[in-house]
Amino acid sequence: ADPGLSLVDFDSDGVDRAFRGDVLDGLRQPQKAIPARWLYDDAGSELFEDITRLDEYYPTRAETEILRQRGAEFAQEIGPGRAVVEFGSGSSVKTPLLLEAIAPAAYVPLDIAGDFLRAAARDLAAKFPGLPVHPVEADFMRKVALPDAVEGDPKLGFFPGSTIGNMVPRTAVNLLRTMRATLGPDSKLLIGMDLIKDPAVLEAAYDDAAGVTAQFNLNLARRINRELDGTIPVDGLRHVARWNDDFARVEMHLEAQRDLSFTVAGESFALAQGETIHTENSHKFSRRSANALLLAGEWTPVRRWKDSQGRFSLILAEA
Ligand code: AVI
Repeated sequence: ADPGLSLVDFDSDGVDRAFRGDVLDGLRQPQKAIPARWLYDDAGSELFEDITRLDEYYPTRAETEILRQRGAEFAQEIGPGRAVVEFGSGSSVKTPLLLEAIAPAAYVPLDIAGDFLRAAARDLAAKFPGLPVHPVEADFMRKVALPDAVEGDPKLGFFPGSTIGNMVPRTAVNLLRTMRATLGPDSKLLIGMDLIKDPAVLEAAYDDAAGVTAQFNLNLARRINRELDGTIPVDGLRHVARWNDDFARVEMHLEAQRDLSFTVAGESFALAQGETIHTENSHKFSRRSANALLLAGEWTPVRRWKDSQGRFSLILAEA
């Protein structure tokens, strides 16, 4: 067992404490900021599912197109007999496309949210009757001890969605190194990375006309009010998505439309009109910046696929 893999953080008390700590720390900063992972409570996770079906939000469709069309090339590059270790619970669309393409030895989804994990594992096992499925409830930001049953198999890490882009480079590099430690020598990694493009297209993807992404962002303020006894006037906040060219990322903020004051867990805060709470980064990559990030994370990129419109990339890398 790995000493870093403590279950203490996963109990609901631990999660509540961590949420409270992150929110209070974040609101005390000159540029208020709350880590994006707190966007995903049950309501936020459902809103994110809705986002993936929006016209403006191209990444899910673009990545799925690659997985659908390039199966034969994945099979050739990756080869059969690998245990596929997915970082996150897996999507009902993308994961089966990969598994159909490459004839894996086993499937090991890793996720901190046990309920989602078990549901996804059950669905998958039903679709692939002969495939051993071993869900592991764990925080993949730390090294995970994989099940004994896959010890002898070479591994393929799968990290789709450009979720790596939600981390600042320092965190992303740490995660890539941790993945390498989790997967072991001889492993490969198939990772989705969204590409830099026209800022108008990027901003629309994060500020859709139907306002679903706005609700996804505002839900964080509602969650704070609900879970941390907050009094944030949600109607005084506006969703903003803006391209930050220096850091090649779309940023989501909640902007005060008037001077606001409120309390969270008994502590007082104020936002002047126009001031924001920074709630998410979604980094976009060039071929070179993607390769540089992977190399810094101790992975060697060996092959890259893009969708037909050149919007999104899936990169295969070797340990
Ligand atoms: C999960 N992640 C890759 C999404 C993204 O595109 O950065 C989260 C998201 N935020 C707003 N829309 C989608």
